[in-house]
Amino acid sequence: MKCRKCGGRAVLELRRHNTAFCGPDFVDFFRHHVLETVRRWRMFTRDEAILVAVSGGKDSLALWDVLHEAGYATTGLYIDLGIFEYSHASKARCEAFAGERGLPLRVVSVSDEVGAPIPAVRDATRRPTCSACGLSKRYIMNRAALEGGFSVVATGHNLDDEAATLFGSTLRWDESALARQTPVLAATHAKLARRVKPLFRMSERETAAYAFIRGIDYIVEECPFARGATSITHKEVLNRLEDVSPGSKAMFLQGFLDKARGLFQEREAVRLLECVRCGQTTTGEVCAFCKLRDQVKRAVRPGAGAAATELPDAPDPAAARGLISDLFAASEIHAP
Ligand code: Q46
Ligand code: ZN
Repeated sequence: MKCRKCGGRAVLELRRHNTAFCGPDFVDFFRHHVLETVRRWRMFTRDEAILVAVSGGKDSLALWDVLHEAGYATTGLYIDLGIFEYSHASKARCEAFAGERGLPLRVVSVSDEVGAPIPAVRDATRRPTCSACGLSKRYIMNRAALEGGFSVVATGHNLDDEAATLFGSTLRWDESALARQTPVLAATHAKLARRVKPLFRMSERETAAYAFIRGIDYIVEECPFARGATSITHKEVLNRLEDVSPGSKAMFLQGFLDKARGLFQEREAVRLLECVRCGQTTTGEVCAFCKLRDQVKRAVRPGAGAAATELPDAPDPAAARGLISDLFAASEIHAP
């Protein structure tokens, strides 16, 4: 297999683009697509300072790498969820990445903000773990952006994430979720930062290959709470479709963005108010985050924390091996 650009030995075949690249040309291809997405969707300008939300995983670190290498002014934001060893290891990856490049990294702890780490929040509220976690992350991201003077927050959501979210929302015909599904969530209130997803056209396999070729040390293990999540089943279904018909995921997502999103958006105009407690945006009097914090405060005794809670089932070792080792095993990617 030859690189389409230089004719050298290709390390990665991209079936949906009907092409193959050597390592350096794949890196160029990847960067070009991400920066083209930023430009076409007007995600941010060269003058803006960008807060990049990083989890220590391949997507967010690959995104930070692309933006930094392209000369954007970036600062990382790591939200410490307090999820056992997973959080220790993922934080260490973000600190190492930032340290090696001399980039600023802000760390905010959910324990400090909500009153307990995520596993204890789950026990205190009996709310699905990922729902409490997602709410906390969105709130902390927005507040960190406002307090730090950033008008935009970039996240590492890739094509597989976005297609799976769209698939789930469509199965439920969740109109508000469909209205919010966009690579650029505009700041519709003075207390909101713009949220953008520059990797939304790059597949998970492509971001894994980019991170690998660039030598980025990222955490391969998934969050232990991701196991059994419906979104993973949705991803598997879409992967089967993609196998049979390369390009299906991109067609599904892009078709929605081009033809259907506007229809849902028109019907979803909500009036945003400011939370009487914290000043962040809400549609009611008190925002969902302040309510969550109250619930946690009532339930968590001082001194109780993650140690008092149980780990979810240990991740399936085969699943935890991660995508890059699967790519290796399938001889799909070779060291450049
Ligand atoms: S939401 Fe759920 Fe993630 Fe939070 S608890 Fe883990 S899997 S980290 S993207
Ligand atoms: Zn509030």
